[in-house]
Amino acid sequence: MDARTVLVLNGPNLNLLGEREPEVYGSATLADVEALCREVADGAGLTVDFRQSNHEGTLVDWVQEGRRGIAGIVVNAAGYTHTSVALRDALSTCRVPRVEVHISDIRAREAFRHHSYLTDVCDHHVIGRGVQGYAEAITWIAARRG
Ligand code: CA2
Repeated sequence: MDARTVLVLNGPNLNLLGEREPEVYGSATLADVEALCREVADGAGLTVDFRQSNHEGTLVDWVQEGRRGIAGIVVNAAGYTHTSVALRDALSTCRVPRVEVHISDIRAREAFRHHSYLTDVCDHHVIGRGVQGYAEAITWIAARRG
């Protein structure tokens, strides 16, 4: 990773995107999301390091890897959004722009999804815009670089 890298992190079960619950998450697969991110980043002169894990500690390790010296971090922590103080603490140590993304509108869903531990340690939020939200997040990071 270098100063032009956007680290895109995806949390648990997002590897199943496109396989179930299309009414909530749409029909795009995570591979489609990765291709979209690469296309948008490429157009902005950036590169994407796209990762997914079902494990909280792995996500924490990856946030730490990207905490300085890259263009920014885009994070859809999935279920850990609503539970993980560890991920919040890792993001709070970052010196790079952080964007929280959710495909669905977590504010309009079950009450347990309304709170995010990550919101106030991220610099920007794209919520409920479908997978296009990832593109918006990368565009925001690119614009912020100037
Ligand atoms: O809307 C989002 O992007 C979420 O982060 C997705 C998480 C959910 O726990 C958050 O509240 C909101 C769930 C990701 C699981 O992805 C699935 C994909 C296909 C089928 C079922 C789940």
